[in-house]
Amino acid sequence: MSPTFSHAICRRPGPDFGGGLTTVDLGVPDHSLACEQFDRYVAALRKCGLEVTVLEALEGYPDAHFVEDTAVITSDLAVITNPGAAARQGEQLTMAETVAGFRPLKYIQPPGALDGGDVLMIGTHFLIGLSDRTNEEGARQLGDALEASGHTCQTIRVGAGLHFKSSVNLVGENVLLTTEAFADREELAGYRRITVPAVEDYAANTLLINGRLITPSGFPETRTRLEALDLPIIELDTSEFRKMDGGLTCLSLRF
Ligand code: CIR
Repeated sequence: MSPTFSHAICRRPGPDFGGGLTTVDLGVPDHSLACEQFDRYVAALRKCGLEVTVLEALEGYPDAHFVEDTAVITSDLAVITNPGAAARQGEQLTMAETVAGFRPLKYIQPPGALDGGDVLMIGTHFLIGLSDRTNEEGARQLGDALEASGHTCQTIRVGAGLHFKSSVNLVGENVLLTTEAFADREELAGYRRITVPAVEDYAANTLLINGRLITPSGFPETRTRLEALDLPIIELDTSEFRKMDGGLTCLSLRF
């Protein structure tokens, strides 16, 4: 089922955001350019019909604008995560204060670890990636919380990329956009799959919101493949977030 959302929560990148975690070597990010890219991102979410809550930067947490990792929000519940990276511990508690205004809360408890970037919602079904950030116990706790409110879940090993959604995202009714590494995964066999070429791996992190696709700019072959879906496409430059291993999904919580 294609997702319909009414709200999003985002957080401005702080001046220290170049001090966040990264595994790529793409140079030092520019804060003022990141802020411009962030503003365009928020405008795109609004264009998709979302009411967007924009939080101020969180001092001392240079990755805190990657809000997606701090919560998993369904139609009737929010699960506050326990981020898998020590440097990000604490972001989730600040996010809980905001999310509490929208949904009843549950919490992932240690030793469970979970990042929202590993959780893909497909209607009432959830794919939960097991990654360097999300462990079996975190996935189990999330699964219990989701199943208690009528959802279904399945775990999937993330062998490549930071998070599951670095590599796999929903782009249409039962349609996934995947990197080549995930194209033939048995767990995804029930979905139609569109694969991004290896040189465009980053573009697998594309968002579907209320019948529109938001995709990173600079990935022409992925764009051509997405055009087959016949949905309006918004391209956004995410160069500064990419330098910090971030992309389009990470920058918001959508619900
Ligand atoms: C991190 O390593 O946690 C951040 N620099 C990037 C987080 C990206 N989040 C996401 O893909 N959901």
